[in-house]
Amino acid sequence: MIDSQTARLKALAELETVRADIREMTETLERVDLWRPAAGLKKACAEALVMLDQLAERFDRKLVVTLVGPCGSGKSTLLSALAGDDHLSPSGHQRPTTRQVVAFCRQRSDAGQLVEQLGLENIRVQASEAAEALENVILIDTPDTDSTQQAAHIPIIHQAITLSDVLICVFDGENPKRRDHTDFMIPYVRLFNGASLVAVVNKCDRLAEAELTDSIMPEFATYIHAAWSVDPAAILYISARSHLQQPDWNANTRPRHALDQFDQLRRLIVDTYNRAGYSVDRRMENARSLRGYLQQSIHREAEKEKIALKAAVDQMAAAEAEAMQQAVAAFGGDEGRLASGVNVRLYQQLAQRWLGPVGWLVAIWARILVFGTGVASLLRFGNPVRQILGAVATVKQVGESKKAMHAADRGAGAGMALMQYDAAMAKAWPDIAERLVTARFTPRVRDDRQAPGDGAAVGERLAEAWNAALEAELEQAGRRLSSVTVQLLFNLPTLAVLGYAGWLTAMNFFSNTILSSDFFVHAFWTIALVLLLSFFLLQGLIRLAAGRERLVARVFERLQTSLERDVRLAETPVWTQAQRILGLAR
Ligand SMILES: Nc1nc2c(ncn2[C@@H]2O[C@H](COP(=O)(O)OP(=O)(O)OP(=O)(O)O)[C@@H](O)[C@H]2O)c(=O)[nH]1
Ligand SMILES: [Mg+2]
Repeated sequence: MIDSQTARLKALAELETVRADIREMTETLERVDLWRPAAGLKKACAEALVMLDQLAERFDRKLVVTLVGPCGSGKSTLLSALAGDDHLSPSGHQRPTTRQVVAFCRQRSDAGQLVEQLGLENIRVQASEAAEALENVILIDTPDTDSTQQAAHIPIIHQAITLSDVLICVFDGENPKRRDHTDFMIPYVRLFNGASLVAVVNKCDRLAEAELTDSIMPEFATYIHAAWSVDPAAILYISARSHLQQPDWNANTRPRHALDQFDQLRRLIVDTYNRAGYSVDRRMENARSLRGYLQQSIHREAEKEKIALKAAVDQMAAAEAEAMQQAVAAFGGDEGRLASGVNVRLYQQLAQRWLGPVGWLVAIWARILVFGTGVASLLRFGNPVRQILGAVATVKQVGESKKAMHAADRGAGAGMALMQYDAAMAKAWPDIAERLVTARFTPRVRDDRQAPGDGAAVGERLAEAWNAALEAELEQAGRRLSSVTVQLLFNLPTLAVLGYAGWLTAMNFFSNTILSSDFFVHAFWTIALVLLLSFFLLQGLIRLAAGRERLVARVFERLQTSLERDVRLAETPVWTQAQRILGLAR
């Protein structure tokens, strides 16, 4: 008792995990909504969840064993034979005979969930003490899947199947390999674990004995395996009618032989399915199979697109890189003006780092440069974003691109770069979009607003990256050109002359010799000349180590590498969804 209770609780916990897993799949599918197969897969997940909800609801209830099959295959006869009551589910000559679900159980209440879900008008409950052998099972007969009433029947059958734990698929022995029935069953058998499926070939009494065992059954088994791709719990041949209380054979319908596996089927139901506690195992197996099936479907669908998607993603990345290149090139604009700006910034860096007489000259020179080029242009040179604003204004006058105007209106700057980027991307997009559509993305992706990196964001990003690269490059050059050794080396001549003149002045002063003013004038010029000479040499060194063009080139290089590492594509839905689908295919 305790054991069965623990097993039950454990199973309930696992069932909860399975449901959570399926909910997670649904969420994943919601996040790839541009991919058309996602909708169908999501629907399958939703249906599975409904099934599992119902399963959880009847967890402590009896196992539901359902007979399904085409018109006249003998479902009702089989139910009556199994129930031991010939009139339980009427069978007859007028097709279809069964128009509603018939549930055979011990107590009416056993079929509570079925009545509730199917509606009173669609089910007839046959509660009978004759069902004593079926203490833990409800047997269900369903209408056919293929008569003229099919349209009305299918929703009922669908409902009944989703409320079932075991399916017994009844085939007509005289034509067991009917494609329409097998095909009809395919989506349903996938919802069940193989051990919850039984395939039955009925009316075997109409077939020649040798043919039945030697060719029909082996062929049927192969056929079922291929069509359903599962291993059913059993594949049996029976003669349901022979097991009615009164088969009422007439002269021309008499059985051709007495061979059948009805008892085996009966034992499967009465001994195995009817076993106390069996329903928990069966239901858990079904739940796991359902989850496995969904996982597999998602994986399979994603796998189909792997090659096309991979190509689209690669093409997107390449187009993006190309577009970025062009944007950066446009960003660079007038490199000459840019170079002088960068030069001023470099001297400012050095001015902050240098000490000593040469340091003073560096500071003065930095100032002179600022005034020489003008403060306003300094700001402009330092930051190409502003420089580009001018270009945007021109574009605005031409008014040929709405986008550029938009960017200009927003004052985000970098409009030229942005335009280049967008133009390059728009050119590459139709190709990429076609690939995506081949990979079953919605045709909406053809709209080039779906292309990655749209909007002023690219321009802003570029400006930010540019500033960071410039700062880093200036800092590096500044530090290299301001090392203690360099500072000492260039300051030393001036300091030496200064020291010597100072020493002479002091020595003479203390020995009461007053030096002539000519001496000081001479000393001053010597110091000034040495200082200037040192500074010129330093400038030569600066030019050599960090010439303006070279520096600008290095900043661009750094900008490129920083942009390469930067995955801007990550922000666009098409890109992220394509990546997610590739993830699902793994
Ligand atoms: N020879 C033979 N006839 C059978 C057997 N089982 C059923 N029949 C006959 O096949 C006919 C159809 O049987 P039903 O049980 O009504 O078939 P069904 O699948 O319930 O049909 P619908 O309810 O219309 O879908 C009846 O005339 C039965 O007597 C069998 O094992 N052997
Ligand atoms: Mg029937």
